[in-house]
Amino acid sequence: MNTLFIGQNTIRLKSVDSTNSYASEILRQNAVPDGTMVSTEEQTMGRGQRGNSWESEPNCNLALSLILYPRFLKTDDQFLITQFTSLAVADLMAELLSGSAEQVKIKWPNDIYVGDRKIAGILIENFIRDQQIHASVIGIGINVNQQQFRQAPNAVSVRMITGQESDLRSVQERLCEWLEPYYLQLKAGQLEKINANYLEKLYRREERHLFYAGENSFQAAICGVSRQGKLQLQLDDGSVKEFDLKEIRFS
Ligand code: BT5
Repeated sequence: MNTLFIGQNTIRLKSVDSTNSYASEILRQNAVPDGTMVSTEEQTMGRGQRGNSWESEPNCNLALSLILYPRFLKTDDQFLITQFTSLAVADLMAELLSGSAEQVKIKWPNDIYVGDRKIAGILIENFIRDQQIHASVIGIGINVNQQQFRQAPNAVSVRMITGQESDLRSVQERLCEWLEPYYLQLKAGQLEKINANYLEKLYRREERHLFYAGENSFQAAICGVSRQGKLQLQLDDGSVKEFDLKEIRFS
């Protein structure tokens, strides 16, 4: 694998409740090298955002967590971790789905979509100490060879699109090879470049669609994302409003 540090230390598990929980636990207990990856064949209690669950059939998909120490980042800039990870996963998907590469989009904040279906999800858990980012656990689930989803009707996998089975080990290595240059961009302070690239790949950007906020529904167009990662929507009266994940739903 062609990386300097991402995935060079990989812990491969047969079965675990959640690779993010496992990674957080080893971080608490030991000194873990930067770029350590925890992957598993079976994940019994995969987690999504805010108590959601993540479905993954054993030996079919990637379920892994990457441990990084982005201590150079201000806590205010945490959203850049979401951004660089989403870009790497989106590029990997475009590579695997070369025929439908232009349909691969990042659905704010960090789902990877092909057309209107979700092919990968990301769960980032940052450890803050003394108002600094101490460590980041980046959980990534990618639907590779699974052909049917029980709990997630909107899910799609690489195999469902291409009809071909992929070698999980190679996909995992390519993921590391996509992640590392984006992380190095972040480390080099190329924040604007990352942000611009993220906005360019954003699902439904600058298209008028229906959104739900609490009891209300309204038409709006995504016009940007704030530094804190809030979604910026332009309403029909021309005003721009910001929403966080809890406040807004896509139609
Ligand atoms: C996510 O949450 O999309 C983050 C998923 C992160 C999973 C990885 S796997 C390795 C690591 N260890 C963990 O425990 N987690 C991470 P969220 O945006 O909340 O989306 C979750 C929702 O997506 C669920 O409520 C379902 O509706 C749907 N879903 C569940 N499994 C799915 C799948 N395999 N493909 C597509 N959608 C799915």
